[in-house]
Amino acid sequence: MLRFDVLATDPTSHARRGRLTLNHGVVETPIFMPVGTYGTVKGVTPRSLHEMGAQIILGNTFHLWMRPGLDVIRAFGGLHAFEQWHKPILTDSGGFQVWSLGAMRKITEEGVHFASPVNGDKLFMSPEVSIQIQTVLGSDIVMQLDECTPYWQGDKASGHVTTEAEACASMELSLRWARRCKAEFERLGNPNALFGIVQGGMFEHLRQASLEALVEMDFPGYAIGGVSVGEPKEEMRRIMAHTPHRLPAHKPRYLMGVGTPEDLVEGVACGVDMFDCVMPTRNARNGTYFTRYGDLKIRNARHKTDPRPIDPSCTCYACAGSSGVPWEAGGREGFSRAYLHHLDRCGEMLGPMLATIHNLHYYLNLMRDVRAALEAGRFGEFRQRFAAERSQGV
Ligand code: PRF
Ligand code: ZN
Repeated sequence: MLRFDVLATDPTSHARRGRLTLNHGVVETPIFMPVGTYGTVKGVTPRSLHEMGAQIILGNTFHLWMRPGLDVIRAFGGLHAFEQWHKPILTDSGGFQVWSLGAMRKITEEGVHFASPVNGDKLFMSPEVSIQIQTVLGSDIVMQLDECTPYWQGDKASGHVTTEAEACASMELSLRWARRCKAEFERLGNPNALFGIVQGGMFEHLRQASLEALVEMDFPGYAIGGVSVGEPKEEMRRIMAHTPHRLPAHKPRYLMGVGTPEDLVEGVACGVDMFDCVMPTRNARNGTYFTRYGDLKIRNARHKTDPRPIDPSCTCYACAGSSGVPWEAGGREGFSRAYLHHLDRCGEMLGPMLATIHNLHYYLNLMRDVRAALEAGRFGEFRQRFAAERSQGV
């Protein structure tokens, strides 16, 4: 099931405050969804995710199909029980992951043929197979199998930017797969919600054609795919400004695989309700901390003796310790930059763990602030202050 209520709208942009009700619980939007590819958000426990206010996390059909395989997950009654996360889960269909295999795969009308990156077995993922897998996983939100149209055909070195004809053919294939996914989802009597994915490359009229055809098929929610696939930032922002607000107002909109904190706030202004990105978790593992005043690289020697926490205004466990009282409010728990720098230099695993806690807290809290601003009718102001603070520097 899926129910979506728009609770407030912003008069200065396409932003809205919403509430998504799914089989495993309620999700307040706009929302950021931490990425848990292999059935784990890398480096953090489900309890910790719960404590930092995560409402829904991602999983990946493709990876979970490879390992541990469907028989194991089926025996546990689904992904929620297996990974011990009892709130909503969204699973990506495998479209993007298969695409990332590059030369290892062959895409046909029927589906995707590829060699397993784990053991080399010949495998086949069709729209029907993707839906069958996601039905066993028991995801609250199931994504259609799509072909994620790249910005560069081959690689960047090829110099071949996807042409209009290529983007059109790819988009139309995704539409045919959307129809097959919907038919399989209904045939299986899946009780959750299936989202269609808008494609069309960097061409606005193809995006329009894609969204119209998907809306005609009547999905309970829609995603915008094929952005953040190697294109220049201005192109990403152009598509982000084009598509979301053209989708039905009473259905949730999900921008796949985006992005920086700035992209999230601007995405909300464009009418996006849901985001996911590996950035807070991946960058945590290479020592980058996101903060309200900009990004901080803990490896930098200037942090070697600095007693301050990463962000004196942050209430996360890394910055404020168990008390949760931030430094700027007089709290004196929390880990110093000097200590986090030391962990990084020694390659200690607590470093990435604390960075992941802080970064996810930052992303989740940013969305909490966005929701509060929308409720208070102050999103326009919020957006300006956010941009000014982020460029200030830590
Ligand atoms: N399709 C799917 N998953 C995705 C994408 C897509 O286009 C993207 C693009 N940024 C990220 N994840 N199925
Ligand atoms: Zn913090």
